[in-house]
Amino acid sequence: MLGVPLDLGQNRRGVDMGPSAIRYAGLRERLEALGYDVCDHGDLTVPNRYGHESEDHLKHLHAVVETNRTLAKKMGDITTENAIPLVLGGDHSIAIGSLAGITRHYQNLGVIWYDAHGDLNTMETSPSGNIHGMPLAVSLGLGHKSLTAIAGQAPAIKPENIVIIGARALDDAEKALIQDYKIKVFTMHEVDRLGMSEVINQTNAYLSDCDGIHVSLDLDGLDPIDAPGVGTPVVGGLSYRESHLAMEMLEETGNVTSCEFVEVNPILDEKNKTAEAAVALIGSLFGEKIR
Ligand code: EXY
Ligand code: MN
Ligand code: MN
Repeated sequence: MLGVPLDLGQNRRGVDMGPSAIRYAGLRERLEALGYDVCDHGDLTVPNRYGHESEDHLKHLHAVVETNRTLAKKMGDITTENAIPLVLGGDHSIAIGSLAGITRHYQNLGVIWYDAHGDLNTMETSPSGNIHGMPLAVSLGLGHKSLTAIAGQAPAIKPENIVIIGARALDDAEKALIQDYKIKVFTMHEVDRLGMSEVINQTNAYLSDCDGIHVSLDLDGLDPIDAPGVGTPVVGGLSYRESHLAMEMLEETGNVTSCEFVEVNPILDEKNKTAEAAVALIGSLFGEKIR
């Protein structure tokens, strides 16, 4: 596991404390109880909030780039055949670096983006200038050169290898991009209609050609009732139980090769509820069973 206490991809303070809150909620013990040999790489050093210029409607661009470059290198180094990298955020802009690093080891990595949002904006389309609303676009090679270049020459991931689950707050430009790139999305509408079990069955079938699967779980994918400690909550989200089922079913395939859990903000949380939800979901994704 590796913590990335970055909060510069968005405006609200506190998400830099996410890795601590998740560790405090008992992550290591939970994984060790499942029989894993846990290696905690600690927290990446990230620049502090002050003195960072924004550029081209991209807030704290240089600091976000610097952090993600370091993260990509670290992820490239710790991604090995026998380890399952688990990244603890921090805001979702850290997916830029984690995917850039992990994909150095894969030809055809699948990505499950569990999120209320599409995170498919670029500096031209972003309503906020917050880079945490852009990491999926960046990983497709879209956006400011200094962000897309972190993955190297080619984009980190292919549009046909992405499944978004839980979307309910998409900007117009994100909807257009989803259509243009034919990205598979299970919005809340499809989750409601099909049920999570069928959504995950279809997700597994859709990504069956991939040589690995990365789960990028934004806690705001969950309903704010179950995960109140996030900076951009959206009502009408995935329940705690649906999310457990999703993690359990993904674990059963044995295909998940890396993951990240992001956007836990302890300052906005209720008694560490969101961090505890994150740890419980990580438990399921790593094989914890009720029985
Ligand atoms: N779409 C909005 C924006 O780009 O500003 C909100 C993005 C929130 C992103 C959170 C992390 O998932
Ligand atoms: Mn997100
Ligand atoms: Mn989100």
